[in-house]
Amino acid sequence: MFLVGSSSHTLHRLRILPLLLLLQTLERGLGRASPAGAPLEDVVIERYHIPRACPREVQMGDFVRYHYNGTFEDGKKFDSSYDRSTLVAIVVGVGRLITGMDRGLMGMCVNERRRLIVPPHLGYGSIGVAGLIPPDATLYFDVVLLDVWNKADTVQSTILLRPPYCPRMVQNSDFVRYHYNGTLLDGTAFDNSYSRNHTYNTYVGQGYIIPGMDQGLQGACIGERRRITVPPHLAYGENGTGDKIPGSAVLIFDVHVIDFHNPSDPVEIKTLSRPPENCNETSKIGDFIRYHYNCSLLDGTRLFSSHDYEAPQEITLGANKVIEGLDRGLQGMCVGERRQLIVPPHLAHGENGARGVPGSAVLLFEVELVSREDGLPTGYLFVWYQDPSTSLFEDMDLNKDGEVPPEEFSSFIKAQVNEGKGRLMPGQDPDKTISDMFQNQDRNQDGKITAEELKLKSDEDQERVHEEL
Ligand SMILES: [Ca+2]
Ligand SMILES: [Ca+2]
Repeated sequence: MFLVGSSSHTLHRLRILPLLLLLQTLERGLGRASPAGAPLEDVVIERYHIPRACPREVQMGDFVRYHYNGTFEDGKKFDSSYDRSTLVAIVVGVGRLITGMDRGLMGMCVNERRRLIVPPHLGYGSIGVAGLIPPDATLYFDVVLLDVWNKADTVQSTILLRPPYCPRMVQNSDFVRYHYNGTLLDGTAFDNSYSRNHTYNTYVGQGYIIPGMDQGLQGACIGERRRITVPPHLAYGENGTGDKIPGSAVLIFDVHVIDFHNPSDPVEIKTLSRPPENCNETSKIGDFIRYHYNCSLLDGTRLFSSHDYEAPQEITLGANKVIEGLDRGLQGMCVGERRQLIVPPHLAHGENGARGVPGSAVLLFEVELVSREDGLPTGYLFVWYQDPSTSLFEDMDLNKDGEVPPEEFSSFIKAQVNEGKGRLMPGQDPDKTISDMFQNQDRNQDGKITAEELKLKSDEDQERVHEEL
């Protein structure tokens, strides 16, 4: 008849065992399996299912949620929470339940199943309940516990996996991207981010999320997995929310932190290696540079790489050609230097992300500066190192016919470059640049430049300044 769970807790076991012996004796002697002839002094607890994990047992003053079936000795049902499809949600051990139930729930684990035999004096006594429970009735309850917490509970954070490298932990006002799996204490799933295939993104400690999560995410590392157990007064309270989170429910969030940053974060720059010789000049705004890069998310997801292409990436620094964080991180580098850059989203692709980049994602770059050239001032295609010749047109007009066609112009400019007298805008095919220069000078677009048409840009700019004045 009665079974005592193998891992039954000693207090109950000690109390139950003598009773069991007594009952077995009665059974043999009287030939029936009923305690009716022997008035019970205390509630009999039969723990017929004890879950393997029991991080917490019910104590006096705890708030519990449970289902039960109530029957008489003959098996006739007198009450059931299942019939009402509502769990009992109540504080236990403080006299709000019949004493037999108050005592019988003590020490219970979530998902444990118990049978309680409650003698009349711990139930409804010699009066009973009119129309429901006769006088002096022994009551049998089959109970399953689904939730337990206490109003003194705080948020519990248990680290399940912490990455070995954790240079920084989540603190107030950080913006965190994480995945989570949400369950009730009894294991019922209520929500998760994985099914949406999208991280949950939020500021922490600012009241955007339930207080329990605001607290529970503090101190987490990037890549960390932690279990955050939130009592209802720090979650959705007595009313719950939606159809998945009942009132007064403890919530468990198994969280995987993908990345986090703070809106005040700059680009984080770490030099990985530098060429052994000193470099006199480092990259600066306006420079034309070539660089290699690998770009990934902080969880290691690879996004882009210049090594997928034949040549390194080329940009003019400060020209808005790449995300701001990368532009900043590429400044001040020696040729040959390698750096790691951690770029927060406000200096990358922002809240919306970009193709292949999730919104609000922190990016990790490894960059190597391959080459660096001084750039030209904005709008210039060619600059002289010194003052140009005073007889510029005559020098260009190689056959002295008073006209400079594209061929003469191109030969002349290339000769200046070769002789080290000037240089063309870097990062563009020289022939294209020279062709653009020719178009600029051939004011009437007749395919040749005359002495009247030829003007230096610096002179032009001067004239324009005068006009404005
Ligand atoms: Ca000519
Ligand atoms: Ca012309």
